[in-house]
Amino acid sequence: MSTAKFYQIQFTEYWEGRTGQTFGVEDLLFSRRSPYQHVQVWQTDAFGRILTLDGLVMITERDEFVYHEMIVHPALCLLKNPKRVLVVGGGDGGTVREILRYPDVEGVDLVEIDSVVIEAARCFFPEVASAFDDPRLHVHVADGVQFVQSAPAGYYDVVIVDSTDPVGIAEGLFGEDFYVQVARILTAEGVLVAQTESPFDRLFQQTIQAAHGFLRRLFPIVTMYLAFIPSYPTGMWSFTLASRIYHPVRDFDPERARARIAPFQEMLRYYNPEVHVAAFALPNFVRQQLEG
Ligand code: AG3
Repeated sequence: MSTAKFYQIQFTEYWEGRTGQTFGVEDLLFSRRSPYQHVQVWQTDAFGRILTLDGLVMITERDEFVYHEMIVHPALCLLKNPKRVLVVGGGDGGTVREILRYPDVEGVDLVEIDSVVIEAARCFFPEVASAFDDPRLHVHVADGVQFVQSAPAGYYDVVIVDSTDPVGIAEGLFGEDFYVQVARILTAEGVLVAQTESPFDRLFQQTIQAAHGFLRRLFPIVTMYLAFIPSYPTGMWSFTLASRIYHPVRDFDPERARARIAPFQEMLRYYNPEVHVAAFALPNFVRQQLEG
C-alpha cells in the first residue's frame, strides 16, 4: 500500500444544488446534536480544523481571521470611542476576541443560544476562543431575539450580529422585528453590523434585499461591504453596516483608525484603514441587487 494520503473521507458544503466546496477530512474530532443543531469539528487537509453547524462552515483555522476582523474593525474604527458592545451569535468567540483587543471597550455582552458551540470552540479552537476569560466579557446562553427585546434603550454603541445562515434558529436574526429592537437599544451614534451571506449565492438574495429594505426605514445610513473568505460558499462574503449618524467611508478618519488599532496592529492579518475604505466599493451586480 502506498503511504500517500488519500482523502477518502470528505466533507462538502453544498451551496447550489450539487455544487459546493469539498474539504479533505483527516478526522472527525467532535460530533454532537445539541437541542438546536448538529455541531461538528473536522480536521481537514487544507483548512485545518473546521467548525460546522448543520453542515455549514462557521469557522476554519485557516481563514477565520478574515471574517472576525472584518465583522468587528470597520465599526469599531468608525466610532471614536465605543464602550459597550453586544454580539448576537458568535459563540465560537472569534468576534469578541477582536472586540476585546480595544483597551477602551468596557463591556461586551455575548448572547449565544447554543452552549455546545461555546464548548466545542473552547476545546478545539483555543485561538479563536481566547478571550472567554476576559473580565469585560459577559456570556449569556440565551435567545438573541429575546435578549434584544429586554435590553435597555440606547445602551450599546455597537451591535454585531454574527449568525449562521437565515434558516432554522437564525431566521429571526434576519427579520424586521429583531432589527426594530436593535435600533432601539443602540445609542444615537450607534452602529449595527451583521453578516449578510454571499452576494454571489442566489439562495439568500431575497432575504438580504428585504433586510436592506427595512433597515433603510430604521437607519438613514445602510451600507454593504465585502471580504474574501475562501472557506465560505463562493468565497465572496458580505456584511451590512447601518448607522444613524456616521457613514463608514465619508465619516471615516484613517489616521484615527490607525491610532486605535496601533496597540494590536501586528495581530491584524486582513484589516487596515485602506482595506476599510476599499471594502465598501461594490461591484455593479451587487449594487444592482441592493437597488432591488
Ligand atoms: N458565521 C457564519 C457565517 C455564515 C456561513 N455560512 C455558510 N457557511 N453557509 C460564522 C460565525 C463565526 N463567528
